[in-house]
Amino acid sequence: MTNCILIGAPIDSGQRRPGCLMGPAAYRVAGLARTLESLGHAVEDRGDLAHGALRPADCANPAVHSLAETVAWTEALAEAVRTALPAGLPITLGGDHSLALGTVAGAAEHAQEIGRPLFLLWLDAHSDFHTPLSTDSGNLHGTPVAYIAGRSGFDAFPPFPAPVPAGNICMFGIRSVDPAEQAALQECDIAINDMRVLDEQGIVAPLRAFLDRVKAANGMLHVSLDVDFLDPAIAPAVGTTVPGGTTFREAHLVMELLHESGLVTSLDLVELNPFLDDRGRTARLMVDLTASLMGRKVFDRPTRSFA
Ligand code: 6HN
Ligand code: MN
Ligand code: MN
Ligand code: MN
Repeated sequence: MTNCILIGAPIDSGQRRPGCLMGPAAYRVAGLARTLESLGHAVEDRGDLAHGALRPADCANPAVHSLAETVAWTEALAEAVRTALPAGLPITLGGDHSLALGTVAGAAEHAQEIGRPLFLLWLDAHSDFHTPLSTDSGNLHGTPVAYIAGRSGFDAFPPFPAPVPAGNICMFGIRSVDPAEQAALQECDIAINDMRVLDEQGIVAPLRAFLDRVKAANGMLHVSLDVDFLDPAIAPAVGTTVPGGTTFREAHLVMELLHESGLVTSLDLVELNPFLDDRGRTARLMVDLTASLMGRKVFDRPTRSFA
């Protein structure tokens, strides 16, 4: 039994298309809390977070927008996750992916306090490895991994508490990387399991290899799940669809392996735009994936019988 702590993050300052604000409400309507309770977990819904007062913030890149608001969200979310972690498993309901600037900062601070290394599993079509200086779109939802890895260019933000070593970061589902991100990723050891890797090797072997490393290091594991990790045919409710995403079974398999590992310590559900959904199917799929991550099975076979 896990104490699941729901944190609503109605943030949409990290991109330009309205609608992500409704994400937390859509997860509640889709039955996230009762689904987790039906699996035997305790659920504490802390409601929707608000950010504090905005301070002036500027950036040399004129494309960047909503910087002050995104900084204020980052501070509020870091505090919310840092204070939730000692009490259970924070599940942050987005909101666009800029929320991970804050959630992972909060997890990193907690990990540092208790002396454990933090690992990051990034499930996304995009690498989100821009800095505020390198982004062309100016959309800060394309930057969290760079902040988490300790890249420079984030002067307007609080210093990242304990940057996550590149070797502790692993991405799956990648199929859209901008040239500036490509160049920066070339210089570091982040494991990029792009769709080509999944086509050739399947999702299980590279994921087990990563989870084995987390386990060996007694690491904490933050999972950030972007709706566009999934193929748009099964998950249309996102502003940044990219064809060729993961299938229904691949996505559930990731979640089932994560459950079996017992390693996940915090989770983000991001980029859901309910205004773009087809009768709630994407919201329901995200709830079902969370259920798989928290132990839902169709058949209770002995653990690792496939290994
Ligand atoms: N996401 N690389 C593009 C940009 O605008 O920087 C897309 C970012 C997508 C962000 O996946 O959360
Ligand atoms: Mn993303
Ligand atoms: Mn994405
Ligand atoms: Mn870009």
